[in-house]
Amino acid sequence: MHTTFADANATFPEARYVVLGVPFDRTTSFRPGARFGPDSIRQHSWNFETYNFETGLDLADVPVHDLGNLEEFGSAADMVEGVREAVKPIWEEGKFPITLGGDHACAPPAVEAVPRDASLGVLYIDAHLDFRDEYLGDRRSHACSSRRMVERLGSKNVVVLGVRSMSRDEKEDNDRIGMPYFSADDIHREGIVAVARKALDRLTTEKVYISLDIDGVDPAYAPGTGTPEPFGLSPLDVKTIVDMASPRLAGMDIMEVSPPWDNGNTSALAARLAREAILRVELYRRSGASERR
Ligand SMILES: [Mn+2]
Repeated sequence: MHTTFADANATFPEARYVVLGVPFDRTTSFRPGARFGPDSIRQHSWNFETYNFETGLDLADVPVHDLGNLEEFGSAADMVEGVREAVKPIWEEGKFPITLGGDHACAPPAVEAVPRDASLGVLYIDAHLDFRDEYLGDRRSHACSSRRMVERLGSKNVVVLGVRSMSRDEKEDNDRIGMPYFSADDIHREGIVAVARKALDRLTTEKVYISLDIDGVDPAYAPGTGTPEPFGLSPLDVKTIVDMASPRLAGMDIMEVSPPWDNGNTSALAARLAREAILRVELYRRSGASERR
């Protein structure tokens, strides 16, 4: 049993990329299990070659640190405090946080921990709009996560990709508040490159953060999740978003991987996408950041 993400050989001070796990799924509304996501993603991360032929980089040469899992929290409010405290020093030291959930409630505090003067926008990949003001009496439910990010960053600085489900109230609230979104159908019809380009252009911030709810991917590819929703993105769609965002990418989370419902493919995909973000950002950094895609 591996207890760290693959090839995370660096100490915290040395690292440019910092992985942490949040084994929390108490706001899950349908089928639980995402608390086991971080360890399963870590386990599957060891299945891949350290060398990546597309970037020419070897992950063993990239300074990655794994902080391990945060403690178990009794309430969403406690979890929010814990994640903020854990991620804050990662942002403050200019490192790249990679937070592994846990349900999607674990993502907003990672974003909220960014310094106030940071120019950060979010690509929010999800089957669901997650734009409820509260759900089952909890404003920190995973059904409210894009809304909490909008409250922190502004409605124009969160763009949702791959959505195919929202309540009438969420639709009407967002018609008023104006968070941009591109549906899974938009991506199917227009192509991922065109839509990802539009989404990145909508974000006028210097830096971009990706919040990936694995249920944004079609359940045929990613069955191990709490709230599966048909008509989803392909794994390569998400890889393309990561690759295209990489010149501005400053952090990422991967949420809602639920091993009890998985055949292994969902954890493998999550691990591969975390690696993709690290390698693409590192490639851009090493290339001298001379040209923007
Ligand atoms: Mn979500």
